[in-house]
Amino acid sequence: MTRDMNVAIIGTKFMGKAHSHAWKSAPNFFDVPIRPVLKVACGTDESSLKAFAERWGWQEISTNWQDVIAREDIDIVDISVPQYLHHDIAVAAAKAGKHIFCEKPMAMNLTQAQAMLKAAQDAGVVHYINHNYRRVPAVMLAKQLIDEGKIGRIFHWRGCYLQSWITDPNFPLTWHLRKETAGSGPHGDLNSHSIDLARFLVGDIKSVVGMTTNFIKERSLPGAGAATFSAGSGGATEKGEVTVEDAAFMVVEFENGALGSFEATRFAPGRKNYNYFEIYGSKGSLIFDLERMNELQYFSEADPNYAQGFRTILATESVHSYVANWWPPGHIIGYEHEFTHAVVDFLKAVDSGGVIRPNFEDGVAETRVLEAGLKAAASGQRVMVAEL
Ligand code: SOE
Repeated sequence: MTRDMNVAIIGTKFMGKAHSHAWKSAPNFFDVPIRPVLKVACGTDESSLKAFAERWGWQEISTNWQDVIAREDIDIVDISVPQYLHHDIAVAAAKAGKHIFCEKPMAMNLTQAQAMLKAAQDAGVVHYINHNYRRVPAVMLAKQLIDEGKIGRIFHWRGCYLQSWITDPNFPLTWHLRKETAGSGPHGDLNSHSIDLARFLVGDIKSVVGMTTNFIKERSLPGAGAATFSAGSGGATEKGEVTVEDAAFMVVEFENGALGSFEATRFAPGRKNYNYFEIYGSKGSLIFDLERMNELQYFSEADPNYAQGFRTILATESVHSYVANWWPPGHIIGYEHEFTHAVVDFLKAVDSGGVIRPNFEDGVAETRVLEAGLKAAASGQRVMVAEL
């Protein structure tokens, strides 16, 4: 018997759009034990909020997240605002007994992340950090092959997440480029995704060395409503300081002895959303490229020596995770689909009183690695993750 639960979303920009699509599509394509009701959309600007609610079918709007969380009729809080707001909203939502679906990166620092985890655990609510890429069918296939021992002992992780949306010096000083609102730049924004995938596929990280840099140190202040992911108006003449890194690289040792590398930058022209990894093991290797997200490249030492090579598997068969609920083989899926997969698994966890991963425990572990990376970059020294 499917029961209804009321969802409140806080944040109505890019992630608000992706999450709204997921809340709406989940019951259309999957048998979910809970039917999410799009109850309240919470934002700052009433006119755009009304348009957002009408487009996506949110029943009500609010410009006060505290009021929304205080409502008895709200069961689930979806946090889709910038990370500087995650801690306060998540702790309040947990204390109000709401289940929490929170965007990444989890928090501005480890202290905040630990407080969020404690609040959620104390309240006994379901808590999830939206590292959506775990739920790409081709990534789930990589996990399956690793768990089946198909690539054996893992030697290396090579991950990079390359974008190019601020290469233009006219891109304005948006919230993403200020420490007080973003915490960090591509390190928290993009390495967080790569660290989660590495933890999911390879294991926990033991130590880190790192480097960060800036290529453009000041930018024009944004005009009213400056676009977030396209070159800015460039109209404003007043400039402000970029106070987060433009690129962050790490080299790490995993607890299981594997060595890995992470590259995160927003200065890689030609790379739009190039979340990419290679994993090399004693029996085989795997390569995933988000810009070709339905494919997984697999090399197996078990193949006869005259027929060895990376093969490209199209992970669109009904045997691949989640695919049977979408389309016939080869009809591929896109960026938005794994958000739906996360909502489906979140609703199942809420219904069963179970756990969805990655959750706030994973978020704390990931934040510890992120902070180790920044500490290593600042000190020029290798940092043991457990020391944080
Ligand atoms: C911008 O870098 C961004 O929107 C990230 O914040 C998202 O997490 C990623 O999925 C796409 O790029």
